[in-house]
Amino acid sequence: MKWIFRVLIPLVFFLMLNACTRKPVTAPLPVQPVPTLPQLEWHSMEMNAFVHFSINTFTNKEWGYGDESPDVFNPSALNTDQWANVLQKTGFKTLILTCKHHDGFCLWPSEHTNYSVKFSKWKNGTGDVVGDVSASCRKFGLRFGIYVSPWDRHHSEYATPIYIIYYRNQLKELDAFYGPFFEMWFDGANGGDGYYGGKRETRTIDGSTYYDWPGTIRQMRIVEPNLLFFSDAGPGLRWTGNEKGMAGETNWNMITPDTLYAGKAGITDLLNTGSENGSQWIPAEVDVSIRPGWFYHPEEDDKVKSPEELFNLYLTSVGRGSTLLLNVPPDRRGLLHEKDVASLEGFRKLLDERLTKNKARKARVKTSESRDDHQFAASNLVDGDRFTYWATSDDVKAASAELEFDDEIEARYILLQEYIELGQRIKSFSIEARVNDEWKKVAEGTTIGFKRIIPLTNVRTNALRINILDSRACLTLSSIEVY
Ligand code: FUL
Repeated sequence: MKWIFRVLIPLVFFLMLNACTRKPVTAPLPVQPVPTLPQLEWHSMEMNAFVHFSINTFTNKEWGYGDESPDVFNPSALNTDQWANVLQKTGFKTLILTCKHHDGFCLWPSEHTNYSVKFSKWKNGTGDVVGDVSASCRKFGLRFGIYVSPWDRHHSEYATPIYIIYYRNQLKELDAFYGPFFEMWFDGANGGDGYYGGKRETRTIDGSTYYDWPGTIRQMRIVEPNLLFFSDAGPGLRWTGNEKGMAGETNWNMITPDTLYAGKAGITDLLNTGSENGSQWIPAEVDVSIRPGWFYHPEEDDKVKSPEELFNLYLTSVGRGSTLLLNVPPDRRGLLHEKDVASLEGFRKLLDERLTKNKARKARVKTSESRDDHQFAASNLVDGDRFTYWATSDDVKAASAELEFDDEIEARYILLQEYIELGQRIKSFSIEARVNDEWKKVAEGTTIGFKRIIPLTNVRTNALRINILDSRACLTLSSIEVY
């Protein structure tokens, strides 16, 4: 009985005292700005499809002048289910359609113009591409987004205030009939020569004021509060500054949009990298075409990007903390061309072969510092759950995580993720591999963000070390994956 008094009671007392005096570990405070919920969803979509299809598909042009007859638009076998099926199977989560390109031709029977499918020979004017695409997206589980060119080379009132009323009416009409949309894509190409109701002249606008974007966005937000607006300046998503599929090696999701507007000259570098101290969360979206042109041209059938090229684009977009907006333009039949479909399927295969068997799941992991050993422990890094994360103490802005494997592995890709719900933090990192008992640097980089994929060459090792060298605040890293 004595042992109860000597051992058990003191032990229980000690444990209770310990529990009462232990400082509760709180989560790190967010570092502003942080993403909104629709932006977070957008980050996790990763791959979105762009579809350029219109008059240009039939005239073999990239920019229609605005004087082409509506009859030119006449797909022989349009099947939007084929588009959505292929895109969904190969991993795309959304589809953004050029409902109206710069030539002003509308792919839906708009009541605000007679320059639309309603006035074409196609299906005797009863066809509706936007309606078909919206139904196919629903059927195949893709979210739907729209591109409606602000620049309109057909409209007689373009460059006057009357056109802005027309433009806004069209956005409202599209939303009423085919919404809800997840994204509206506002192109930066603006002003120049065109048909303009027969005047055939050059019209310039002041891109910083003409469209009154805040007014348009306010109007759309009333009906669709979660809509993401893409333009050079956001406010939802920004352009990445090039059409080559390259997000910045350094890619901050933040930017200060004060003086930015769509089409402003000299801002491409800033758009590409964003800024560490940017005032708003406006991540870069990487738009690029599977072919040299945005629209289908038969002479480009042999220039469709290969699966390997698409995989590289995935690395320079998704792998740099952005999303890929890949354009796949239907042909004159109204189908995704066999060559494009084959490339997309090959790309899917490469993604599955190269980025699905995560070797880090079996690794033992330890970190140089940790906020605590439970909620923010090192093990969160390899549990396959993006929503758990390893965090360091408030004042620790540099720390490392070591992964130890039972056997030697080949590491070709390291994938890192920050818990961006609390803001983007990491400024620089390096990766080391232990080879013959010596640590050797195999890669280095700057930002991480939602996802960073670092390709490695010839790395065989039984241990890896990720060193976070500098950060805006304490670390909140959610995943380390190794392929
Ligand atoms: C550009 C346009 O001028 C191209 O035709 C294409 O639509 C591309 C996505 O954006 O600004």
